[in-house]
Amino acid sequence: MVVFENLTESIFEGNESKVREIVEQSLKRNVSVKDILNNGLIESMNLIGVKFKNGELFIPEVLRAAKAMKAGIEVIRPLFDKSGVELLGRVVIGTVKGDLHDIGKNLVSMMVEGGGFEVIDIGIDAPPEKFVERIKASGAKLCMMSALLTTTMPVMKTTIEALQKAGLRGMVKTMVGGAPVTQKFANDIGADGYGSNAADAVEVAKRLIMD
Ligand code: B1M
Repeated sequence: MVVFENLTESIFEGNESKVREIVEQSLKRNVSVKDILNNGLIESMNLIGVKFKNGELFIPEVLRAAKAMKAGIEVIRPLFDKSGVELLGRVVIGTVKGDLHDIGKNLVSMMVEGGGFEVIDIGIDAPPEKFVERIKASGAKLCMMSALLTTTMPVMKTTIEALQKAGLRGMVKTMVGGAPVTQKFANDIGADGYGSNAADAVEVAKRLIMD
């Protein structure tokens, strides 16, 4: 569909106002919200993810594109309920307590949203209790933790233990990532998944939610 080609192009360019305009025009032309979301916005972000993984796009470009995609989502978000749009699931994401790095976390957050999830971003320096509280309140199915410091990595384990203590461990999967985090570390602390980068995080999140 031509309209989605334009949308994809504008997302790649990071042109937020153009994305907003195309989404608004599509709605006026009675293109369904589901179509705009799945075949327009999410499909474009899938393409971005592939290019990022292949080294054809770099972090600043992906961040710009993700922000543009988000601008499009904001236009249709109020229509989700009425249009029967079902997102893949709700996730809570945050950078763990003691850690103020959020560039990677924000990128993952936006890519995961672009992948079709509802994302509750609890920001930086998030203590285990905050993860527990927001997961309990929202019924999120995935807890996504980011850490950039070797000194804050252990908080990921503490957070998993806090989820266990709160009786949520059977209901929520856990996923970790960040520059110093490895698959081995994820296994050692009992996390269900590990994402090495933002594109990978989307794939792992989908796998975990569908398990
Ligand atoms: Co900081 N810092 N920093 N820093 N900083 C590092 C991490 C460091 C490696 C630099 C260094 O010494 N070479 C080092 C850590 C050393 C260590 O722990 N062994 C370090 C340090 C020491 C510090 C301070 C202690 C410095 C000081 O004050 N003395 C301090 C700590 C503050 C705190 O957090 N309490 C500090 C502060 C800062 C700034 C505030 C200045 C700034 C952060 C700004 C911000 O985030 N808003 C900053 C920055 C920018 C960096 C570096 C240079 C870049 C980090 C970054 O944004 N990368 C970093 C060096 C480096 O990593 N090369 C460094 C880009 C980002 C897109 O990548 O976050 O890895 P990343 O995310 C990737 C993947 O990891 C993955 O996907 C992303 C996209 O592909 N990913 C996930 C991330 N989270 C994921 C979650 C997932 C899945 C994938 O699932 C849940």
